[in-house]
Amino acid sequence: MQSISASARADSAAVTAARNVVVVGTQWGDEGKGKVVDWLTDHAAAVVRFQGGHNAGHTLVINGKKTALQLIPSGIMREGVACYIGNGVVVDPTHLLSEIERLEAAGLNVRSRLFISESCPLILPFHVEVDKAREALRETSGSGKIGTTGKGIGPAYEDKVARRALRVQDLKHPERFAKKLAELLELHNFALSGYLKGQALAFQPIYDAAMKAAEQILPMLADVGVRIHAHTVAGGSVLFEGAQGTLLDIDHGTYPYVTSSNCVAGNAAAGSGVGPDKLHYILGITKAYTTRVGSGPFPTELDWEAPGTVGYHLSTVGQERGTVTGRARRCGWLDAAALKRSVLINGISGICLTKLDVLDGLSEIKVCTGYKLRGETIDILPLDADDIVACEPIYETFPGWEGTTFGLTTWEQLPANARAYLECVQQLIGAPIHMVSTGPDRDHTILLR
Ligand code: 2SA
Ligand code: MG
Repeated sequence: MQSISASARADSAAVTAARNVVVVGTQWGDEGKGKVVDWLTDHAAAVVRFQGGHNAGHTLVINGKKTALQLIPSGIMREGVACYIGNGVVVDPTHLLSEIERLEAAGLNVRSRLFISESCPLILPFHVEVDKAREALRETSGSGKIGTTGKGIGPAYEDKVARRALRVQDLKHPERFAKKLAELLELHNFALSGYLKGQALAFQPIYDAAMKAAEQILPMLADVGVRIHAHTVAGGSVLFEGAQGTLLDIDHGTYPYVTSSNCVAGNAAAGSGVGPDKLHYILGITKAYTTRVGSGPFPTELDWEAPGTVGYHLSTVGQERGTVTGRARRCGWLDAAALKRSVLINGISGICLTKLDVLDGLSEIKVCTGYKLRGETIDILPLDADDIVACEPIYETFPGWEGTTFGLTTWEQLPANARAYLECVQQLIGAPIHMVSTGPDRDHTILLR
């Protein structure tokens, strides 16, 4: 592993020179992917979403103005960039249109640049009801809520895997849509009968809303995989924008406290319809500390509610609230043992460490390097959520730094202790740090190359 010295930086695989870049969260989401994707979009012809849905909340700050995107790729903020919603994304048609309208009201040109795969499964109103009913049931049964965003994401993916989903392509065929909708509605109303207490969801309003949305959505349909392929043939670079994070991945995350899609880099290919040979550089986004929204094990979690504590500092200075739901995010120290697994699963080429400035003012900074698990010492996050609950973190402590790192743009400007911290973090997680984000604005970025 190279250190971040001037010569190593000159040699490092430069993220901006890589043709196609996959941006993934390496923690439990909210690592600051939106900002980084927006920053990289300067060099991109296209931005692609490949998984998740409007449970994502990607916050961008451009010229001091904040915009939150949920379903539409972050590239929409830059004129001339094509934006794709790949087959791996679950699409709520009503939400999609309201997000488009919100962006149009802000003066953006959306419809001529947004392309949607016809293979995307649809999120329909009964998915939202099933999501809420399941959470309510888990709470009363004592198994504990997942803490979902309540957007119907999990139930929509369930229908996809069960091979009964309505897809965007069904909007082209009203009769086929009606037949499939009636069958699906019957199934869900039956399952929900106890929860809905006689208030079964009616066919007609769901059908009418979908058909109304179809008029506006159909002109945006495209063969997404073929188009992305064409960008790469023409020499344009494509950015794949991951949502949520590796530890929320349906297979590799802290199951069952996960989302219902694969958030890892490998899914950028399957979820957009291109071959894995088109993924040239994997950029892992890592927050300088850890947050998690929703339930589930979190070994390095601190008390983040009591004023005066480090956790409270992270929560307040880091403004850690869910973009979509407004929920407070749980906060804790950086977990290098968890990141080590993320680095392996994603095949990370380089890391962008974000929100370094939030650590300004702390007298000491801890990093989890492994755990004590039932008397044994381990150096990587276990796979079983019950084991993760039983993990006691082992910490290495670093001195904090004087002054502020906010908005810094070069490595040399960073305080020596901040540089030493970054050098150690990359050794611990097993991947080089290629970028550091020192504030929410596009320009608050240090490129180590
Ligand atoms: P779901 O709704 O089925 O995907 O929820 C399952 C779990 O996945 C978590 N999840 C998220 N975690 C962090 N950020 C997400 N997006 C929003 C944001 C969340 C918000 O950017 O802030 O506003 O609350 C996101 N989406 C899903 C979720 O908390 C569950 O743990
Ligand atoms: Mg977010």
